[in-house]
Amino acid sequence: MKTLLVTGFEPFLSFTVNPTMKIVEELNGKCIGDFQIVGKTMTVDFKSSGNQLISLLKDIKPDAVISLGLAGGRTKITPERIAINIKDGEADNEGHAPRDEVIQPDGPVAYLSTLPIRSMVEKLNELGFPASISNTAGTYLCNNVMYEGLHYINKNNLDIPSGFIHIPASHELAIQHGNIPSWSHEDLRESIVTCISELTAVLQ
Ligand code: PCA
Repeated sequence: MKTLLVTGFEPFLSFTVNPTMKIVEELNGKCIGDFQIVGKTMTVDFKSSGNQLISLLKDIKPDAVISLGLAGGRTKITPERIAINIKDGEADNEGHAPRDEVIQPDGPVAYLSTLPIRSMVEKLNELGFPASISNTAGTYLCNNVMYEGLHYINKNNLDIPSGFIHIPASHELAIQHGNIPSWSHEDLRESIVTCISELTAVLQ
């Protein structure tokens, strides 16, 4: 049995709940295909989130990593293609708002996702879930965590597929927020299970 690390994030900015947190709690300990899932929630904190992910990689030694984040306002499931070496954004949950900073001074400009993002999108669409590849993970925490994970894996020559999937708001969040499109929580979770199944298929 292989181990899949699935990470989510706590609430942040004007988003009072984060559906990714609930999904990782629900998937933690479950088996999908060949994978046993370890689900973990990370803090929205530029100074520590990269190290949080690296500690999880060291402790859990997963065979693959899928990180999840909320993209409030998006209408589809969007596996990210690329993480860039920039952090720039509104204040995180610790009040820190980096401006035009690099994530890793010695790191490359960008890393490409090593997840099967095309087949994930195709499978989601086939099952009736709107999805497309996103060509920007932004410059906030999600991009930061995707970049730090791929950088660590690359530097240590690890053979671990890793990447990031942004998801839309859940209905619960949309009601509290007031002005964003949303999906049912069940469909969000089912979409992520579908992405995990696609990953297990390519790792056979
Ligand atoms: N989404 C944010 C950070 C945490 C989250 O769930 C982002 O897209 O960067």
